[in-house]
Amino acid sequence: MQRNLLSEKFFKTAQRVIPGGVNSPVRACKSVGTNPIFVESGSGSWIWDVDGNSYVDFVCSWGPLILGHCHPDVMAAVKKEADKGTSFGIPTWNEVRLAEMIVNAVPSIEKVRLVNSGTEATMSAVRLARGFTNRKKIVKFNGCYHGHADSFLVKAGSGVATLGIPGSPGVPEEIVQNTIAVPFNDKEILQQVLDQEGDDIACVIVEPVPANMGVVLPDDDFLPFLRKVTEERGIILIFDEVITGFRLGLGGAQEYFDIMPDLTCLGKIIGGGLPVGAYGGRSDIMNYIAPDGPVYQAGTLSGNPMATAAGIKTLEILARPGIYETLKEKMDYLVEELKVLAKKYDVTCTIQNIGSMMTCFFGVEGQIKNFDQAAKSDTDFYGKYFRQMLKNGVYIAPSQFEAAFVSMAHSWDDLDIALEATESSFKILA
Ligand code: KE4
Repeated sequence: MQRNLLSEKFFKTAQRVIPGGVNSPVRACKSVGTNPIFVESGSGSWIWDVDGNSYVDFVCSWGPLILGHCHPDVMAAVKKEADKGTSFGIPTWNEVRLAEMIVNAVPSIEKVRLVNSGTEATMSAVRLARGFTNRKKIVKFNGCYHGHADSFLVKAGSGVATLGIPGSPGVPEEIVQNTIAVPFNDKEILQQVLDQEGDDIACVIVEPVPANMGVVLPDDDFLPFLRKVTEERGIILIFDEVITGFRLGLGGAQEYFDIMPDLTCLGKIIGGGLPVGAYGGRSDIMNYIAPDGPVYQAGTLSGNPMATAAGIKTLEILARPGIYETLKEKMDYLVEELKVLAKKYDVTCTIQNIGSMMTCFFGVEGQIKNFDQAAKSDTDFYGKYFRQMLKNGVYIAPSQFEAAFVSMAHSWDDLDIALEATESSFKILA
């Protein structure tokens, strides 16, 4: 493995002109104790850095690249669209086609609005829920991440409901005083909050399978409970499926668990690697959005023809038979073999997975059901593991509290490369 001389040089320059040298904090690799590589290119399941080092990529751009890097059909679709123009700010057929595909695939979505990111999707869905219900308060779950809109940036409580503590400077208390944060998978605390505040709560927003505290699975009765108690009180249930949408299947988590939210937020995969977000759901709610309704939301590049071309082609390919079964088979193999290695080298960890996404929580045993439990992970060990894997040509998430993904491009050999890299890492670290 060559040294990352050019990456280091680029990072120094980047830090002079970009805050932290990155355009999204997690990319700075601070929590794993190293400087970031700079990528030159990707193909299939592999990426190359600017120093010519190659890596099997299990981040997949944080989820969008379920088909792998530079899928030929996706690239061809984008290039064909580019030859016709990059943006018009005038309706194009592509955005209607992508909207139709989403409506046809996602059970609860009757109408959908395309935006440019997951943050825009969740921010708009919450505004819509507040406008539709004429209520102010929102409920979110500790450890769930819905993008960086002010309403979501609240301090995570520890095992209790917390109200309105800004999670970042610049977020005024007046904004977050209407945000209630409760523990995931805790029906009692949620019930208490709804009993006390239910009439003032516009929506509950949840990652049906949280992946931003690492992958955490809902208790069997948790999502049905969530649906029941919100329906009883006229509270809008928002599924943030920016990660799980088209990841767990064409119908996402709501199809997987057979729970119908009122609104759904999407992103990542529906753009095939280009910037697309979306929010959609019941027509009676979506008709409240401008220009038909009074709730305002807009975007210069929303429904961009090149981005929607990438999304359309991606969803077309995902609709082919057997895709999700193959993705799951590959992730299940990786997880089972990782468990064997952890046992062989006596590495304490819990691995949680669903479909083609997983997280290995180091330093903890037993099921991780919420953020408090996830936070007990050994992030120092994770950092060492990350650095060893990088040396061994495997790129995993530069944070313990993220998911690893396999794509259709990951071969069985790629998975064995990751397992061999893990074994050599455990030999050193355990
Ligand atoms: P974006 O604004 O980053 O497109 O989406 C925000 C978002 C919303 N909802 C969920 C469930 C999400 O996971 C995200 C963004 N995911 C993170 C990684 N887990 C993006 C990586 C980053 O912030 O750089």
